[in-house]
Amino acid sequence: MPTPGRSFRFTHALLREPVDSIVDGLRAVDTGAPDVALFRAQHAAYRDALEAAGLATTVLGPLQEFPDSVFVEDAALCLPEGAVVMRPGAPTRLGEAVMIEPALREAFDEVRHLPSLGDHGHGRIEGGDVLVTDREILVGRSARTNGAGIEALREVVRDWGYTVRELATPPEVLHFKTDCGLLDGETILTTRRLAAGGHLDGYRLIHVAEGEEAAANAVRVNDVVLLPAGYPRTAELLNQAGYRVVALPNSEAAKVDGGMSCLSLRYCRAS
Ligand code: CIR
Repeated sequence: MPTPGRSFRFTHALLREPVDSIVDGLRAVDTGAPDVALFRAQHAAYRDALEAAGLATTVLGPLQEFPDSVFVEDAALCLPEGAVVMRPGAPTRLGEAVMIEPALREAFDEVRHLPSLGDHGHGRIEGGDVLVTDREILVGRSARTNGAGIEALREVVRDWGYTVRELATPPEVLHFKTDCGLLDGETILTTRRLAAGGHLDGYRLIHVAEGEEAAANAVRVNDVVLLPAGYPRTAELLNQAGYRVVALPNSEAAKVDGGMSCLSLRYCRAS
């Protein structure tokens, strides 16, 4: 099993350059197309924040044919033992998993695929539904991730010593992690609607401030918590709880349902 604290200690991150076609990115509600120049500027600031947190970053080349490809987190799961190529549930994003594999092979000694045998053939799973804590891997069923995908992940990480626990994502929420983020190995920032089922009981929970649900997709990176800017009450709650918050402008990714975690794949490597 991973040693305590490994779930938020990272040395490296993979990102992908945003593309002009991001204006065609998937979104639940149309609040207008992202401004591509501003998206690029916010993406650069996000990368700078990862580097300031001590990570070496690699920005992969643009994939114009995949509007959502900047959201690399959905295409793979990075664990200390190796990487797992995901199988996105959004048909337009399936190819992103194929395209990220070469970069995973550069970064990891071992890259695994989800098994496609038997009942798992139709498994679908996106990284945005996967939260790795110090004690287990939580996966939320969602419109993008089904039970067969979760079962396939369970099989593929079993011999690495992980327990995979299947939870539900509220139907109005895109990904499980849209509504939560790991603050440390034992503490989860969450919305009330996600925690309502009691599935996160046993963890220390910090609830985002009312009306600031979009702040829940925070990401702990070494000594800081990256939080979307514009949620001052949640930032204050985290400060009071002893976390060092870095607030980052995220208006353009938010227009296509992107938050803090989905813009990178963070991982730990010795060299
Ligand atoms: C999508 O709907 O797939 C993208 N527009 C946003 C993906 C965000 N991913 C994430 O939060 N893990």
